[in-house]
Amino acid sequence: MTMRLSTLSQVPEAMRPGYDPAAQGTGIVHLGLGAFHKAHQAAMTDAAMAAAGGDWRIFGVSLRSPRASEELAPQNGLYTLVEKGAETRARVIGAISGAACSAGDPAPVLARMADPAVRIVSVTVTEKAYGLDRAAEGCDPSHPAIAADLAQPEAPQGVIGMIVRALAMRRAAGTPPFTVLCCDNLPDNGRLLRGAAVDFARRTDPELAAWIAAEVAFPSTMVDRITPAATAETLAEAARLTGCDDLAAIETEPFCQWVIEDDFPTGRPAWEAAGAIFTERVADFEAMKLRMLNGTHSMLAYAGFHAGRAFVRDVMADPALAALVRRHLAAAAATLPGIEGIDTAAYAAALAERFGNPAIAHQTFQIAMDGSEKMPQRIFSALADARAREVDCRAFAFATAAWARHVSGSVHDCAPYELRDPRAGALAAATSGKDAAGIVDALRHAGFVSAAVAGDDAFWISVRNILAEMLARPMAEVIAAEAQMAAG
Ligand code: CS2
Repeated sequence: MTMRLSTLSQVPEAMRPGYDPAAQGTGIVHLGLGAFHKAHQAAMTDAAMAAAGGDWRIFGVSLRSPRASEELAPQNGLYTLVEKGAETRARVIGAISGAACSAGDPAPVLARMADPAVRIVSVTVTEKAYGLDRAAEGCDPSHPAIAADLAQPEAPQGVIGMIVRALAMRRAAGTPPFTVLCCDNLPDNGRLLRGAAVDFARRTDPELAAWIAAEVAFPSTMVDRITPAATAETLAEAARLTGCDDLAAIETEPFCQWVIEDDFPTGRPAWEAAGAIFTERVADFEAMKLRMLNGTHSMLAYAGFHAGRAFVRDVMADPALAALVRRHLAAAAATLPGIEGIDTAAYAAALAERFGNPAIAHQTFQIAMDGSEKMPQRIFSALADARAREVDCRAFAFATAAWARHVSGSVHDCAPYELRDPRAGALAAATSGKDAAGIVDALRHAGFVSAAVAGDDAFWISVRNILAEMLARPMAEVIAAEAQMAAG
């Protein structure tokens, strides 16, 4: 019988962190203790401590479900990271010093966040959890977590409410603020989070709002590592590699990238020692990644899921879909400003290779979730620049039609599914029972796109024509015809 992982002495020496975790203090609280954090920021922080030390262990917090903390607590925060590429490698991460769930009783987590030893609060909660009003660069008071926290700012449940409350506690105690590090796939994510936090505070305590605006750093970041949800096979593989049972194991690809704006007034780990890039041009890297990786991901997820392709690697094994992936990558690249030292053609080729990784089972349905929160920065912002640069917009029209096909809930050539989107109800109401013209008209004016994109008649005619095909014929046929057209 194998033993549950709980101390490093149980695992082979080569898989242990290159430092003694118990000798390092906690300097980071992370909100959103999911697979992505464990594969990305925690792994990079682990490598940074191995290279350069520092009291930078992480206290991990889930805002809703206690599952992640319950898995990690009996393991003293240790978990196995399985990297799967041409070879499979396992290493045990020691960066997480403790974990908790804040739902129900946020006080213990707020006390952690107010601790002067904590100098960074990092966040990965997915796009929809913030309650952002992106157009106004503030918070959205109609978002459930924002509404609840504005009504009860001392007992917050949501991420903005937690951050603002903890900052208020630090200010009252005369403790310098922590740096807030947003690690979600949003454009200019630091600025968006700052705008939401300041706006939230303004509604409850204007002096606090002014202090946050003047004193708190919100560096922007671009994060990248393809990390599927862990499965029973992930846990079995971790046990086989380490010799220990590990309920918190995760798997990921070998590639890992982190581009960060260097604005940490109270210090930071030596993430550069782990390969992070510090630059003032994060927004350019972010646009490249959102439009090329994530935009193509969304397109292939909608088209692939409806063509019966369960995983991204299956999409890449289908020559017609793979051709549309390459077309989308090239179209997205053509919308971008250049970044010194970055060759977008090489980046596109590397992305196609990563998507095709046969060892990674990344579900198209998982990527298809929350499209209303993803499409604006992945597809519609690219479209706006495509027009300005006279780039052919067919790839963006195809991606938009595939999304429309998904939100319309039409299942004529795939198994029934439940639309997973924070605006699922509104999307279903806007699209159900309509033909392609009606669906496109509803989506165009539903507030997902800027006025300029909404007014682009030629684009929406193209979306309508592709969607009409997608509603009339099996998706695989539409994809084959589209790939042939793209080739010709
Ligand atoms: C994906 C991302 O689920 C999604 O929407 O596009 O999670 C993607 O895998 C990561 O951003 C890769 O860094």
